[in-house]
Amino acid sequence: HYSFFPGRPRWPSNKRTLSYAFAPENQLTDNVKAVFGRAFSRWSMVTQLNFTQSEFYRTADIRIAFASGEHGDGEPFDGRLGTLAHAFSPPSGLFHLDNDENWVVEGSSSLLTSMSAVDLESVAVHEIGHLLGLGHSSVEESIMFPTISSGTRKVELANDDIEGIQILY
Ligand code: TQI
Ligand code: ZN
Ligand code: ZN
Repeated sequence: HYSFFPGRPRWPSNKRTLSYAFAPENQLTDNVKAVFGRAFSRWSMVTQLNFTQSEFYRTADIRIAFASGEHGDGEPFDGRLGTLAHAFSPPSGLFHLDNDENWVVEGSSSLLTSMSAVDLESVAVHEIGHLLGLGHSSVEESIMFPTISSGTRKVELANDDIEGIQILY
């Protein structure tokens, strides 16, 4: 079953459109940015929320950055595998991904596969759930279930994810 963070934080109801921006120093390719666009759209399809990309990282509601090791929020990344990414509950909007992961982007021409490959879109859909206020779920099929098998792609919201987010928004 879905869960919420303590105190059930959520984005304010008068704020239907949330902006997101990428840390300029990451210089992400359009392919990578498109992965996040697809991940946001999965949540906007089942809520009245909209997500729009902004060029202004400092003022965006949701700020997406790839970083390695200690990166300024007291929750350092740990190199390959282990912690892959983290996102904070509303209204923080901080979404960090471990730059040391072997990120795999569907639709890129890379044929790279390995034991340590992590599907970027699967992690993005999960972390956006946290950014919107969902905690972990006990339903194994759900996006918000706290573990995923290596090399697995899980990007479709389960009924449990949809019920949870529709209670919140
Ligand atoms: N990062 C954890 C996560 O996002 C961070 C975390 C641990 C956390 N406990 C939490 C976040 C409690 C909010 C509330 O769950 S992770 C997965 C999954 C991670 C794990 O790097 O371990 C995904 C990130 F579910 F596959 F295991 C994304 Cl999809
Ligand atoms: Zn961080
Ligand atoms: Zn999680």
